[in-house]
Amino acid sequence: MVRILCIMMFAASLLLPGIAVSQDVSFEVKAYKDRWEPSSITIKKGQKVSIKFTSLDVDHSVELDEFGLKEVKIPEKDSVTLEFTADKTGTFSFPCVKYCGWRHLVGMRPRLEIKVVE
Ligand SMILES: [Cu+2]
Repeated sequence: MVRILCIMMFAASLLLPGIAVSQDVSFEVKAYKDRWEPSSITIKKGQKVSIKFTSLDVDHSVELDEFGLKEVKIPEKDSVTLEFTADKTGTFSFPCVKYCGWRHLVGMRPRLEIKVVE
């Protein structure tokens, strides 16, 4: 049944190219003291986005202020999932906002870049 619905939606998107079928997308980002993996994701404007951050070492924290999400802690060796709708295009860079190591002191904080395209 789900497969039939998907095929119908796909067919509708071909017949009605002006109507975009917005799909939800989800990502998993692993947070380490020296990097976040992946460090860059690309999404389409209008998509509902879910990002599961998992810390593999110490506490981290992320703030997606461009998308209305204030500081959210990523607890040590635990996960947190953030959800938002990509309502604007552009390239946004979100560094770790909780001190997690010396890289904070020298402008090399781990970060996630989010590219939102049309
Ligand atoms: Cu940090």
